[in-house]
Amino acid sequence: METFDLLHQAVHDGDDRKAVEIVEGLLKKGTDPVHLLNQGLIASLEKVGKDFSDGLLFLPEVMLCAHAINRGTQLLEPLLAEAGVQPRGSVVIGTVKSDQHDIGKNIVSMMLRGAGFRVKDLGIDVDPEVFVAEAGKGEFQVVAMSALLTTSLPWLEQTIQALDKEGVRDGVKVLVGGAVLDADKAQAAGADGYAPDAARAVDKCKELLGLATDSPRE
Ligand code: B12
Repeated sequence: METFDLLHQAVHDGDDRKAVEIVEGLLKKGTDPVHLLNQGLIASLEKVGKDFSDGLLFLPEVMLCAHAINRGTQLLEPLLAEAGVQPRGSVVIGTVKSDQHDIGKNIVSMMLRGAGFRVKDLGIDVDPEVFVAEAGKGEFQVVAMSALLTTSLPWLEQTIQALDKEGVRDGVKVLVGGAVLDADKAQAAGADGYAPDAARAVDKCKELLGLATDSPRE
């Protein structure tokens, strides 16, 4: 097997130790960190994302895959920063006010990081004012929100309205997701994009930022 095949397999198996070992070995051998990020770690996300969407991998497995990608990416981060490589884009994410569900948000964050985005995670039960303050910093291209409860949906709407009202919506795209949403509800709430799962959240984020997406997922 080619070395990247072994890395892809380790990530797919959710074997973070093995993934780290392979990444460390490749770096020692002098593999270019950018090549390793794109062809090694990010490429491994394609099969994981597809298998998740197709129901061949399940949530606990995907969490392990995402963790393995994250640990590998963490090793590359300082080297990429040194090489002056810009992240694909910056995303600020949080679960909206009144809502404490964070498993889905965490997976989306990990997948985004694995796909080369810089992600600031605000946690759970995030006030609209906090989203507004973060969006106003001009550091982020995407504000991402998660909502799982019928009762937290109005907070998602209020947060988007607050972004509009406070004039910080220009220059940022709003991406939303979570079990209580669908594309129609997301549009009605005023979001720029919606994704039903973490794999498609990465695709949608790229689409919103005008970056090339991998093969579309149905
Ligand atoms: C685990 C869980 C909890 C845990 C949460 C632990 C945690 N750390 O997250 C605990 C026990 C705390 C909890 C509490 C409650 N829960 Co609860 N919970 C669940 C449960 C079983 C699983 C949710 C989950 O994590 N799913 C797995 C993740 C991976 O899926 P996901 O969140 O949908 O995320 C995916 C996508 O939606 C998407 N996504 C998610 N976020 C984002 C964000 C963006 C930007 C994008 C693009 C995509 C995206 O990508 C993710 C990955 O693929 C669901 C039932 C269910 N089967 O969904 C109920 C459920 C969500 N809970 C429910 C309820 C009612 C509650 C409580 C009110 C119960 C109570 N009476 O106290 C409280 C509310 C607490 C609060 N204030 O938030 C209801 C909500 C019903 C509704 N429509 O309002 C559900 C549906 C159960 C039910 N059938 O009644 N809960």
